[in-house]
Amino acid sequence: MGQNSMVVTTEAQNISSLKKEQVPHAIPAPYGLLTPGKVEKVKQVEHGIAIKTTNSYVEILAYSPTVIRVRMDKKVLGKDFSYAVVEKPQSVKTAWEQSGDQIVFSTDSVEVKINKDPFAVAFYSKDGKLINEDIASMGTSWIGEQVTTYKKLQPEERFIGLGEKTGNLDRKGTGYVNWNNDSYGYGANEDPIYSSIPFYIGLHDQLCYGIFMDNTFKSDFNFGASNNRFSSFGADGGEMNYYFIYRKTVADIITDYTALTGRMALPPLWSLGYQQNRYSYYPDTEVIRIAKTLREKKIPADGITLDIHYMEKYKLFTWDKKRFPQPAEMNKELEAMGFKTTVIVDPGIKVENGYPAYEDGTQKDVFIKYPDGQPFTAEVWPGWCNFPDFTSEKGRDWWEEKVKFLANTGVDGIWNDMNEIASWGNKMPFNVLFDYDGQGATTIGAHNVYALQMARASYEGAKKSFNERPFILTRAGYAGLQRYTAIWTGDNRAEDDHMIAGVRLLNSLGLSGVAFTGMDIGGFTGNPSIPLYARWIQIGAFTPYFRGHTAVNTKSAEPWTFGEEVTEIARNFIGLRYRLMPYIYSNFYNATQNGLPVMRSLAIDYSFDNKIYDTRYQNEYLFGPDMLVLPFESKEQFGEAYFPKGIWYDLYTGAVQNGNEEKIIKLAYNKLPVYVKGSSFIPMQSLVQSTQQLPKDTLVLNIYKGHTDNTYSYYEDDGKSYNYQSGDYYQRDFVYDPANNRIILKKKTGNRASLFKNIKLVMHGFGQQEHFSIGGHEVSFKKDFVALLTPISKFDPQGVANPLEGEDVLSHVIKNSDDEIVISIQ
Ligand code: NBV
Repeated sequence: MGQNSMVVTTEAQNISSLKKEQVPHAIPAPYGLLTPGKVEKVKQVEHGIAIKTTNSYVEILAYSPTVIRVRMDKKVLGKDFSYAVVEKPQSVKTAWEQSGDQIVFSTDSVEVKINKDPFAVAFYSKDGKLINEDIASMGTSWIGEQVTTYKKLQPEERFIGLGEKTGNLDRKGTGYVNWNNDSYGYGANEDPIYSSIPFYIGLHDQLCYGIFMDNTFKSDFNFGASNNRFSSFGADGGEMNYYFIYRKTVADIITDYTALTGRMALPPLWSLGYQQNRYSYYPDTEVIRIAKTLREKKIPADGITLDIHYMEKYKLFTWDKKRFPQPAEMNKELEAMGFKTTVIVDPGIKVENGYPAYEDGTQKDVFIKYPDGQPFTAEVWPGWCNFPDFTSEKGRDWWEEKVKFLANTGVDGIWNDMNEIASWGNKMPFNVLFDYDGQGATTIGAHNVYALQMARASYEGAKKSFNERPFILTRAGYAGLQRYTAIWTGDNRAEDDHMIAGVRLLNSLGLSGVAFTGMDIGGFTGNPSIPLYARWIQIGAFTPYFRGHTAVNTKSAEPWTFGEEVTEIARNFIGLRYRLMPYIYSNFYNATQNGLPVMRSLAIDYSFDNKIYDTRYQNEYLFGPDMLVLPFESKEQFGEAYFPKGIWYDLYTGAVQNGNEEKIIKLAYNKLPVYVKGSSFIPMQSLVQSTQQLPKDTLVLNIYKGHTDNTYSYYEDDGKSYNYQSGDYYQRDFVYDPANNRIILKKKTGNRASLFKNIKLVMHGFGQQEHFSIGGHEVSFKKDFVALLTPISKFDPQGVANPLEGEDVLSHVIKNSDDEIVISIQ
């Protein structure tokens, strides 16, 4: 208990808003609705207090000064177990006191005021501001096994996040269900789709908070849909178990949430390059043809992904002997061309005597079963299948062993598909039993975590048997999935609104702790129009996981199949992504440290700017901390843009754009609008065709003039091994210090030497009137011209000529010393 202190006062403190509600204690029996009733007992427990009310058992626990956990059940609270939460409560200073009508439990940051009769919870800041409160008459209540907590809607309250959910950035007025679902060709507003992350952020009155309900049953979130009183969250079973996070900024809430549920492991560098996919490339000669064509056409790429046809009749852990007679050799050949191979795996193991995975799995008893002991059998690609119990250690160990098969044939990445579980009929029976790591659960409790546990087994298996850091991708998941895997948004459609809805899905995932996300570029179902593909590949270059994919019955959708102009556009933008790789890799590294996403909704940095929630502007996002991307449908010739506060520079021309401004901008088919924030650093490198190719030895450090303080954490390592964990990395902070007219490249940390012997300082927004000195010596920067895109050979559809566009800058090359480098501006 150490630091906990107990203070008992008799002085009544008042919870005015709770008192206003007239509350009936007992709801008449026929309704079958149970409310907690009133507080009967309270006692101190480790990290918090335990309360017994008329009808419930409660615990309020401090995990940190800013994270408070609320657990409630109709029965005595059970064993504490979570697939999502990896953090243990810290030892923090807490205090509690009670008066006649309330209990106050507090940390250094939050005050939890608990109304005694009826039991209801409200959260306040230490300076007395109401952050979030139960509707006292509803509180947390049960209808049968279903449990729901009702929170009073605050004036102008907004809600963001909730993971992979369609709809607007501000979710006010809508409701959602969490039940992982195979959603082939889903509608741009469909719900639920593949994954469940029951975590959202609420904002009102310059205050923000996060609520993570850690409950794996089917859950329901209502943000003021069909009612004007409350937001609510609840589940079909299990405890009410939520974490309340109070921080001053949305970014800090995400950092707290990812401390609780874990952060992404550093992915291999190659997985940040372009990945070429289709359902499916086969035989091996076709795979090699695709790889060669990418190289011949000078479209940079790092990965080829093999879909279900690589397997022998879709049977897991096999290669089709005719189509891929020598998979290890093929993978070596790809490797020699600078490509890594990712293969798909589905959870279904074909029921077939003589098939080793089936026989071995049956013998080791790893498949999920009905209560009568018969394995659950459902039909998927290979026919009737059994499914490993990934919620058991035995099941995961078995899978981890099987993954060696992929390692042995030179595979570098594992793509987990169909893990909702999807099967023909799309109706998993509720009475299937899962181990749930010794707790035991039926489908209704285990369904939403099955995919998370499959990704975990793939990740752990790959970590053990692959030589280098593995890349793992999943379709479905649950809170915490970022610890094991990247996620993509499944079977989207080749339609404009889907492309934009996809941007919002990725932004929402980012708000919900998942940094490594992607969508099928070009759309999975259907055939994109030429302008749609052109726009999508440009947007894709500014998303974390960048892969082109298309369904089995569609036209070819490689970048060169849309004509010469689009090939040039794709080459331009994929090339730009490769030149930005030092920036992108640093952003990924930073995400592993602070949990902030690589693709950021403007709600992270401009949370209380109402404009960013305007449906005209809600799709805008930052790629990394400093690049503002404006995604518009391909049909539009003009776009309505909003520039949040600060100063912005057109990425291609350097034209200055003031913040706090709405503007109609002219769109061009060959150029995605992207702007760079003032005071920022954008490290770039020379063009390479694959991340396996070494860039030239000069880092191009773009510095944008600004008026705000900024620190950017730059990072390098070998991009593939775990040696960075024992110090083999190169990290240095770049500091923009406008008050002292200085830019400082701080001393490096880590034992590694930089890949770059020189740094080319490229100054944007600075003029001839400015003089620079480095380390106290005046240096003359020379006039330079930067062109990020090469002009495409034809004219754009509007008939507007497309000359070489670029920016006049000042540049100067310095030696990359490991010591601090100070650039003063006079
Ligand atoms: O394995 C085939 C597809 C795959 O290409 C797609 O990306 C997944 O989302 N998979 C679904 C199976 C069903 C497709 C209809």
